[in-house]
Amino acid sequence: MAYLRQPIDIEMNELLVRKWQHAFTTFFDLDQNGIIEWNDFKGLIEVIGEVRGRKSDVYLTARLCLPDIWEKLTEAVGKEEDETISMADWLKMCEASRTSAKEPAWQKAYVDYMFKLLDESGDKLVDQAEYVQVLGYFGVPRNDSIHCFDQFAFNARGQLVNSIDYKRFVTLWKEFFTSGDRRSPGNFLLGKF
Ligand SMILES: [Ca+2]
Repeated sequence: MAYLRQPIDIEMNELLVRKWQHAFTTFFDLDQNGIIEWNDFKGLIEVIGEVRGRKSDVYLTARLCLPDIWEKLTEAVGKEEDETISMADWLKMCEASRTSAKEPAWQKAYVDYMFKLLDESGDKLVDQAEYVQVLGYFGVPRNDSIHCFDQFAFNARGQLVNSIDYKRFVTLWKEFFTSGDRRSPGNFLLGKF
């Protein structure tokens, strides 16, 4: 199978699929009707408006950025903006993104937005309290978030740190979506799965 650029074994595949399914159900299909559609993003904008205030920078950014992210996401799946994304579409796209040399446009935009959303205080760092609070918007239980934060919040020397910066966040995000290694700290970035 020479055309498979990065062949992975069955066990790795299973881990990746579980992570991708978790991202789909927890972070994208917010109304849990089994498909991702614009309505889910609309719901997220509403939640951000309620919890952070309709005059907050992060809410205004959500209104500006999320329609663009939705456009890029549907494009990556090969759909129109008024169509829906099924779990099968999503898994296929995640696998295609993993083996593609170029980072998908929607991922870059989404990860930038997520970091902004997480960094409530605006100091360009995400601490545990901010992480726990924002994952709570997506229904991740507090204890799970506290546990997960300690699994990835450490520095290059392996020492636990109080907060992570954008660069670390991006590395962890990439690990979440592309690593088949059970020991990757990024596996914990989006809560327990
Ligand atoms: Ca949905």
